[in-house]
Amino acid sequence: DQIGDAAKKLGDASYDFAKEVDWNNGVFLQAPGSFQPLKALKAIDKMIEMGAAADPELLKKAADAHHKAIGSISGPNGVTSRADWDAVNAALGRVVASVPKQKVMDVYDAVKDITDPKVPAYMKSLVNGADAEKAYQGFLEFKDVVAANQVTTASAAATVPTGDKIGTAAKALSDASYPFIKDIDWLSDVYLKPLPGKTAPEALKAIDKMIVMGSKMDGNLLKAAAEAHHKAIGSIDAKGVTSPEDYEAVNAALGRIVASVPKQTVMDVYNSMAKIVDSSVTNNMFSKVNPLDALSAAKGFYTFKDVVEAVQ
Ligand code: CLA
Ligand code: PID
Ligand code: PID
Ligand code: PID
Ligand code: PID
Ligand code: PID
Ligand code: PID
Repeated sequence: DQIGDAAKKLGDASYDFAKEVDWNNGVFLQAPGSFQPLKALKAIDKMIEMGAAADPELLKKAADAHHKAIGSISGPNGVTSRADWDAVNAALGRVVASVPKQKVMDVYDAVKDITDPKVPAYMKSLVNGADAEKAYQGFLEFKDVVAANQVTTASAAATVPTGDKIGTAAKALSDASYPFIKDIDWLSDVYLKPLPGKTAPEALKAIDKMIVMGSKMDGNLLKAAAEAHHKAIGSIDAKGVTSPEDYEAVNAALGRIVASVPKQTVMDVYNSMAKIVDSSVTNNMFSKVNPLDALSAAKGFYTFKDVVEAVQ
């Protein structure tokens, strides 16, 4: 297709730049400017809306392309192979073309709003500037091909199951865990801190397992889960906490996407996360909430998971 061909040209223009970026740099965990959690949530919300509007099959293919690219990483900077670099660009170009232009611009504008204008120049200073310029010229040509292949209306909204066992169980889980949710400091910057003692390649292994799980999920249910998060963001209070109803809808939606993949795929995520999150992190989280509320939530979760497993 045209986007695939254009991605090869983009690769010619941008792979030198890709090789020069230090993908393992811990700086990428930081906010791209001053820390503004509510504004950042708005930007994430725009990404969620774009994801919910995208063609689920093309999202899956993009996830597969990323998984494959992780497999061909080499060198200290963590760069993928030239062929996989092109394949990721092509897959993302197709995802972008599957949503109306305005959804893409809404993400751009919201991200711009939380990005200090000095950040791009700083990023450029870490690589060969001429290669960054060449990559950007390549992107500008690529985007015209994407725009020429872009839809003008979003794909249909998801169908949300009703009256299913997971929906019923989500009510009990949410009742048991909403007090815990209200105890959590959602606006803290602790969630952007590096994991003690862990390197980027180690963290990437766990992300890879999530990508694999995402790619196996039922596309309609994943879209529904994204829509539920978007709705939940719309009802947050000043402390970032969503309404009980929207929280319940998120739990139901996530239970359903978990049930749509094999158990082992879920356990692969859990086990890889357990390798990078040591008990000091979990204990720190626990220390900041009412322990009885956390234990009630945990009890609710362990009951919920049996319902999920039964329909998995
Ligand atoms: Mg989420 C999970 C935040 C968007 C899909 N997501 C999580 C949690 C964290 C979070 C609260 C990971 C850390 C953790 O396990 O804490 N998501 C979060 C934010 C946003 C977002 C702030 C921004 C909008 N997510 C989002 C979108 C999607 C997902 C758009 C795609 C549709 N997210 C997704 C999945 C999962 C998460 C599939 C998880 O599996 C993971 C999670 O919650 O695992 C348990 C602990 C969790 C909480 C504090 C909240 C849930 C409370 C549960 C139901 C009960 C508590 C149990 C116990 C006390 C603690 C966990 C025990 C542990 C051994 C499992
Ligand atoms: C400017 C001035 C003009 C010239 C110009 C110009 C530039 C415009 C630009 C630009 C626009 C632009 C857009 C970019 C957009 C990037 C979008 C990224 C989206 C990320 C997402 C992430 C996610 C997920 C995912 C799916 C999940 C949800 C999420 C489900 C269902 C200014 C040059 C024209 C770069 C969507 C993918 C996992 C949130 O106009 O004169 O330069 O760049 O998890 O959804 O699972
Ligand atoms: C524009 C203007 C509108 C019209 C429009 C428009 C277009 C927007 C577009 C577009 C946005 C867009 C985005 C693209 C992004 C591509 C990103 C590619 C990333 C590839 C990576 C590969 C890799 C890896 C990996 C992880 C490793 C690092 C690597 C570590 C820690 C402008 C059309 C709406 C194409 C990251 C995955 C292995 C490098 O908005 O008017 O057209 O395209 O090895 O991580 O090692
Ligand atoms: C300039 C002037 C214009 C021309 C121009 C220009 C240049 C702009 C530039 C540039 C922008 C730019 C951006 C870059 C962005 C790179 C982003 C990389 C992200 C990597 C991540 C990696 C990671 C992980 C991971 C998970 C870990 C955390 C991490 C945990 C818990 C100035 C040329 C347009 C290079 C996210 C995935 C392993 C961080 O605009 O005239 O030149 O470059 O380790 O999670 O540990
Ligand atoms: C233990 C001991 C026994 C008792 C027990 C026990 C506990 C087991 C547990 C547990 C397992 C467990 C699993 C959990 C899994 C969480 C999985 C999260 C996945 C997140 C993903 C994120 C993403 C996306 C997304 C889609 C995108 C890709 C991504 C596309 C196509 C130890 C109690 C049984 C919590 C997948 C969603 C946006 C990466 O066994 O004695 O306690 O918890 O962007 O994909 O867009
Ligand atoms: C288990 C054992 C195996 C069998 C198995 C199994 C089950 C795994 C499961 C499962 C995993 C799982 C995960 C679930 C997670 C739910 C998470 C809910 C999060 C809700 C949020 C709501 C909100 C917001 C929001 C953003 C705001 C904060 C909030 C800010 C900054 C165990 C079956 C495989 C259900 C985060 C979105 C508005 C609070 O593996 O043997 O069954 O379920 O307002 O952010 O303000
Ligand atoms: C313990 C002992 C057992 C019993 C037990 C127990 C407790 C475990 C616990 C607990 C685990 C736990 C986890 C918590 C996790 C919370 C995660 C919240 C994530 C929030 C995010 C918010 C955000 C943003 C956002 C984007 C911004 C950055 C942020 C930028 C660029 C010990 C009870 C099981 C509470 C990610 C989205 C706005 C950070 O196990 O016997 O008690 O709690 O602002 O992006 O700015």
